[in-house]
Amino acid sequence: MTAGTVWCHFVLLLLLSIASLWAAEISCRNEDGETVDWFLLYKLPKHTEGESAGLGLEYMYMDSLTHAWQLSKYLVNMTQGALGQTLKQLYETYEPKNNSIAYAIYNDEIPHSKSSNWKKGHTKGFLLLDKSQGFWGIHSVPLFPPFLEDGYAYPPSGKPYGQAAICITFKYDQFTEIDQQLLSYNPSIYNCSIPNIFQADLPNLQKLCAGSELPSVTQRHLSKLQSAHGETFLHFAKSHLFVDDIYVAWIAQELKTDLLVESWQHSGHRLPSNCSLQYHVYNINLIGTPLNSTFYSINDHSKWCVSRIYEDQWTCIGDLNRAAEQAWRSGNEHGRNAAQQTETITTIVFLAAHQLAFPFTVKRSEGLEKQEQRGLAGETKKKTQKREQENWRRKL
Ligand SMILES: *[C@@H]1O[C@H](CO)[C@@H](O)[C@H](O)[C@H]1NC(C)=O
Ligand SMILES: *[C@@H]1O[C@H](CO)[C@@H](O)[C@H](O)[C@H]1NC(C)=O
Ligand SMILES: *[C@@H]1O[C@H](CO)[C@@H](O)[C@H](O)[C@H]1NC(C)=O
Ligand SMILES: *[C@@H]1O[C@H](CO)[C@@H](O)[C@H](O)[C@H]1NC(C)=O
Ligand SMILES: *[C@H]1O[C@@H](CO)[C@H](O)[C@@H](O)[C@@H]1NC(C)=O
Repeated sequence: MTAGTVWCHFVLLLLLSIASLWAAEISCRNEDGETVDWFLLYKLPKHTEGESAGLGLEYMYMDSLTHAWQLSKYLVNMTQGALGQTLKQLYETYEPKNNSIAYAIYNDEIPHSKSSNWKKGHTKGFLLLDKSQGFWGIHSVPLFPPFLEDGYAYPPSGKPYGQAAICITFKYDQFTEIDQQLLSYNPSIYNCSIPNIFQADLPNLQKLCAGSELPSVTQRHLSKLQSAHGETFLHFAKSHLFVDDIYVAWIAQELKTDLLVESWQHSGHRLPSNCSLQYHVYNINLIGTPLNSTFYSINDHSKWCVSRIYEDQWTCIGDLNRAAEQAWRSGNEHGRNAAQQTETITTIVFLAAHQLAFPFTVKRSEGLEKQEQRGLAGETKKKTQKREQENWRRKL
């Protein structure tokens, strides 16, 4: 072999190992299985207005590369879609067991389980990482994702209603911050592995995973997280000690913007739009998709918000509803009063929202105009109407 061919082989080997390293990188994945900084997924409800029922598995997809919503060519139960491609990395860790990988999946409604632990947070998500990087997903789907031994699937109960999910890729150092945030809302982790090499950086996750006693927490904590590609996200974590509507009492005032909020409003304790504080919060009533179909909030289980003024450019997505407390949580074994049982919640808010804004058009609850006009002193009715029409038409 000449020096030239040796060199050639060396370069080839180097390229091959770089390629395999690249492929092994734990990351959110797009619909082609490629690594992506973040993605959003909005599964459409089975019933949309004026159209025949779908399967309840179709979804809109957007990521840091496309920056635009597209109807996916896959169904959400298929492994080829972004959620399937991303979680594939998780299911692949089942066998063989890998002690350099940590993961946790949590949900207040656990697969195969009829009981819920009301002491845990009302929160749903998954994370997978090694000492280099990983991803964190937050979503609204009950009983999801399946246990590792069961492999990827989408629960039939998640079909009728709209659902949303976000996945963000983070470098390893951000997970110590995420570990702190998770402590605040005490997620119900049902499948996990936090090997000892992570103990120093993820102490809370390890305790949560082992089901051991946790240290006490603060009422709420706001954290600034940086995605792998350097986009900034704000994460609002509230513990059970913060007994208030997170959207009104915290997020809107913190972001200094009026918010339009979409959330599950079936509970008897649904909260009306609220203009009491400086920045107002309005419930969304009707949602228009980029496909020009519409659906009512009553058919949607997703939880997200956008700033009322488009230019403010805030979008949030999370796992909390605007409900004083969910009725079925009252009277639990501790006999605490209703106010103390307010849900534990997490919500992610995008800082760099210029690329992230939901291009879904939204219409607020009917009959709120009066309330809003009172809140908008000085603005004429005509102006309000005009702005309202623009709001409705504009692509959020
Ligand atoms: C997804 O759901 C559709 C409709 O119920 C079904 O026909 C299909 O077999 C499912 N695919 C997977 C991979 O489960
Ligand atoms: C275990 O995970 C590490 C880090 O992601 C990876 O480099 C390694 O190849 C994995 N080992 C096995 C046996 O899969
Ligand atoms: C609006 O929300 C704030 C904060 O939760 C609360 O103090 C106030 O009573 C609410 N106003 C109305 C009219 O419900
Ligand atoms: C939605 O409606 C707009 C305006 O009428 C039109 O330009 C656009 O092509 C429609 N989009 C789809 C996907 O039908
Ligand atoms: C889920 O995690 C895997 C690997 O971490 C374990 O092997 C399973 O036993 C576990 N499943 C349950 C039901 O705890």
